[in-house]
Amino acid sequence: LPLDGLQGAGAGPLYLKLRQSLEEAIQSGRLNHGDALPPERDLAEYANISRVTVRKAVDDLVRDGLLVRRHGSGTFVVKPLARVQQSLSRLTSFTEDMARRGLTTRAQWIERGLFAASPDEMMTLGLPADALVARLGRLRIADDMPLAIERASISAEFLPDPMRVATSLYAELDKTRARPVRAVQRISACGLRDSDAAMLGVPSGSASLSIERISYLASGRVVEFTRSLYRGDAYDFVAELSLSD
Ligand code: 16G
Repeated sequence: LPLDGLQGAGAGPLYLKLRQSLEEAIQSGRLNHGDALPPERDLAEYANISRVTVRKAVDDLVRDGLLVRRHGSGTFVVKPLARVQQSLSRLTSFTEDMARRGLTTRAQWIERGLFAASPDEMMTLGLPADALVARLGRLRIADDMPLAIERASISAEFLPDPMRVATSLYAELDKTRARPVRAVQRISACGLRDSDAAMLGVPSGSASLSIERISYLASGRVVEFTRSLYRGDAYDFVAELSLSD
């Protein structure tokens, strides 16, 4: 790392200069993705600056997502994500979307079972007060990369045994001919709160896309009400537009 001479190089705070040389080292490939950063103590000694200054520069790069601290093992250069380009015109499932890209889907379950419908669920799914709903809360992971947190509510009528959903909800609904054929989706921006950010492996407050999907059977019955948080640094939603006549 070209850290000697930081003291002399131009004006401005030292930690900014260090941050810049680390950033350049990452961008030029001198520090490769997955590489461990030398210990802060060594960096400080080598560049002849204080550990506080090193810490400040590293903190900045961790906050910006270029470096990640792994407890007990050090600080590493983050592998940049190829962003997922997700079409907004087809009603596909997460599992299908990832399979098309050659990625394997895995879930970390947050919640899976039958529950008494909440007022929100009764209204969205059009259910009576004593109805049951299947709830599937999942951290959705593709090739070991956490991409989204999804919380789906499905009327128990369409999914009486939620434990049967191993990977794909839509594949399970397909078996009972309850796979939705139409959906309405709303996307808005939000910052991730601490617990969600931790699950997605991004810094607290990171940008995310909050998505609500209500999907329907051909008969017009609502099948699914899903609220999701998609990583803002990993997803582009793409829609095709045409001139209406
Ligand atoms: C997508 C849908 C979600 C649906 C899931 C089914 C969005 C924002 N969400 O992730 O509503 O429940 O697919 O996926 O597109 P699965 O069949 O793999 O469980």
